[in-house]
Amino acid sequence: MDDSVLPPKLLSTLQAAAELIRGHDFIQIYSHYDADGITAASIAAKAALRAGKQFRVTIMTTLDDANMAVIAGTKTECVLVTDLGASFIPQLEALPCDVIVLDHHTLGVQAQRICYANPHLYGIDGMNAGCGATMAFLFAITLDERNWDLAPVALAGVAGDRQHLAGMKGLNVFLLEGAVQRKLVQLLPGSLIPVGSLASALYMNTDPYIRGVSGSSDGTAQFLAAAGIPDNKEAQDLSDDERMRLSSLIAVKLIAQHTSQEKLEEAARTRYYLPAWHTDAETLADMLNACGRLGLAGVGVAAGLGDPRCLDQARELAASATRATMDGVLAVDNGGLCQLANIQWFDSSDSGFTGMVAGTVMNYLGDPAKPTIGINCSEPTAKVSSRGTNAQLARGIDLANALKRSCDAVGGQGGGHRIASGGAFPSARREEFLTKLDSIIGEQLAAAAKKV
Ligand SMILES: [Mn+2]
Repeated sequence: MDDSVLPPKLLSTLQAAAELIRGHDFIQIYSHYDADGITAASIAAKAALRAGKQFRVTIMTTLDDANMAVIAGTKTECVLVTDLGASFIPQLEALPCDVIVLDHHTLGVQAQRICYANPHLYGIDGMNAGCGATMAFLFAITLDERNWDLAPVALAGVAGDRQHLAGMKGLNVFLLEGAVQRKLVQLLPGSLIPVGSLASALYMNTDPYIRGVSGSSDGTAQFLAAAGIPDNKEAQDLSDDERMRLSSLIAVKLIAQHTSQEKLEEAARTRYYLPAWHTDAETLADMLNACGRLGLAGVGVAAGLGDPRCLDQARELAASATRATMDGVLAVDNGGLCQLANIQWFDSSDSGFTGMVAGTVMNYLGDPAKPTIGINCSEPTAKVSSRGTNAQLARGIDLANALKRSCDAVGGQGGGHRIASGGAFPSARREEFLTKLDSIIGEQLAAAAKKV
């Protein structure tokens, strides 16, 4: 596919969707609670507003039967669903009103009556080449060219769904190229050196997590002194020499922590600076994610619409989430990681942010051969998160399957992706769960080894 041209089938669906919107005065928008869903809702709301429409945004943690009943029970003439809906197309088709669905999750069925756009319908991978915000953005510019200025918000959605990690693909290329042409985004070349004031950026950064530096003000000061760099320096003011020295020192530290080549390259990925937002797409996504996680998705949607007070609040929520994650990672680094035969695990009952901590531990601290498991037992029902690596998948590990089976075995439920999954089970059965999971991973490795 030529990434600079949109598929004709997608364009005709978006044009039909724009016509539907023009025919109504009030639009009921439903979206998902993560950064991608929040940005998709903000883009759709802004487009509706500019078209002279009133709207209401309702954010959901998931679309299930209960929430589908909420949608069916809400009287309205026009429903717009973003970053959700793919698995509920038949139910959405049955609604007695005009319906538009802009999703990117794996395709359930094709729609007959309603307007349904999804990258998977045009042979484009919705996992990495177009997210909910991308779809909402393409709809917005179809409705009105002026909406191109919403491209930075869409890029934050792409970053929120981590679709930018290995470079932009598919529909995201169309979005990025148009945004670059209009000077709505600046590409910052990849570097291991964090953006902003060096002392504070190194201190409060878990990606990459540099042992002895991240989360330690003394460690950060010593590290910068060893590199011969004044600690009040901004990353963008480094000389070529200083830049080279600092990034080499960071790389040496990370390699000593067994960070893989793949992860080093990912950590030094291109960043997308959004001049109108005075920050980059990933940071904006972190802010909106923090709102969603804390049940303040409305603040996130308003921030995505550009409300300055909500942006401030989102920034503070993200900062406290980063601090909590850092505390959790430091606790694991200070002897909190327990080794079993085939997995490594930590207790996150005190810190929370289990998934975020597990990701950092897997990439920068743990044994690279074993999946990392975090368990929060602070409530009667424990929450578990697991993270693996591509190298582990290649050796036969499948965390979606392993978490589903091990949670099932102790009266809980789990699932997700092969490389990252989660679940819940009764806290009292933690030891039993760990034994079961360890043996399932062992079986997966043995079965794959036999095949070779
Ligand atoms: Mn999404």
